[in-house]
Amino acid sequence: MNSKPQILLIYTGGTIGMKKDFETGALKAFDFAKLLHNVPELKLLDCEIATFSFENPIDSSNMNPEHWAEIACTIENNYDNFDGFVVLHGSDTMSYSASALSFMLENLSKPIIFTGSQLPIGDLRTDAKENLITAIQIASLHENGKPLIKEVCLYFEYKLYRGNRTTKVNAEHFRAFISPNYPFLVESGVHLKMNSELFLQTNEAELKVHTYLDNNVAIIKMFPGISEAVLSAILNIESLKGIILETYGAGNAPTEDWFLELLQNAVNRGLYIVNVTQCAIGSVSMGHYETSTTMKNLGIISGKDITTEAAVTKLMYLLGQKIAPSNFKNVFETSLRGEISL
Ligand code: ASN
Repeated sequence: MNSKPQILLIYTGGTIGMKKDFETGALKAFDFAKLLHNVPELKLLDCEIATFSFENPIDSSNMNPEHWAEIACTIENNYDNFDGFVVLHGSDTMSYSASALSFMLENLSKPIIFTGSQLPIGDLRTDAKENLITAIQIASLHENGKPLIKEVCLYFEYKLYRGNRTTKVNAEHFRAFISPNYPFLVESGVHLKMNSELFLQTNEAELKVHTYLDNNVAIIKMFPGISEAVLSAILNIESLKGIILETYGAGNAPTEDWFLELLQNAVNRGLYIVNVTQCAIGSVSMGHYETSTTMKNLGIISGKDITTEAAVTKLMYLLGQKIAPSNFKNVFETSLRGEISL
């Protein structure tokens, strides 16, 4: 590592990158090239910062796997020249992107910190400055010349989380994210309080970047009254390869014949079905109740305590990896990047 950590800031868009025109009150696109001038505090940080911007920054509602590939390639192309990466991203789909990137970047040995804000960086009461400054500080942390954090994380409102464990829960509060089934990794207060024992331990193997994701997937949220016609129509979409089925509680679903027959037929046709709970906290435990035992017997995959964001991006990633059907369930139920508790 050079004397000062080298950090690459990757700007994809989102509220953080907007600036208020104080005369008209309108929000306008932020001139990213002038970032260092707009946030002079960045000059006080003990690191060197370089910047890269999407040609057309986007609201994160427009995020898609091609953008994820662009972020992954930008990291790959700059991997040897930087010690850490901070990705500025809209908060709405940040958990999906952080999850996707965690799967796409195999054998990470450097920090990738996603952050953004609820208010634009130019706003008087903005949360953007703290998020940006601390995210860069955390990306610069090193010990014995090596980065301390070697995984994809999300920093928001004083907390650093494992990215693929997060979910956006609040459209209004600065504390917009939670990590329901895994504790935060770092807390920012007077000092940075590190829970280092929770950091992902990675091997020393070379970085592998996977840019192909297969998006022939769907998320189906169960609700009392879901009809056979609707479920059947979705499960019979010709190009569909996998679904995330958001079930109740510990992974429970109806035991009615029509429902189980639809699932059975779909599994027989080679569709992968992942059982994820719609509860924010807790885990799928198939076989715990009678209402999940049949699903277990059908060969449905258990998402355990994975978030829906991590489940759907993991499904896209694994479908893109051409895993043998006989091994798919096993691989999905394994923790690849710390996204599932064992
Ligand atoms: N709509 C914005 C986005 O996700 C929300 C934000 O960044 N706070 O791009």
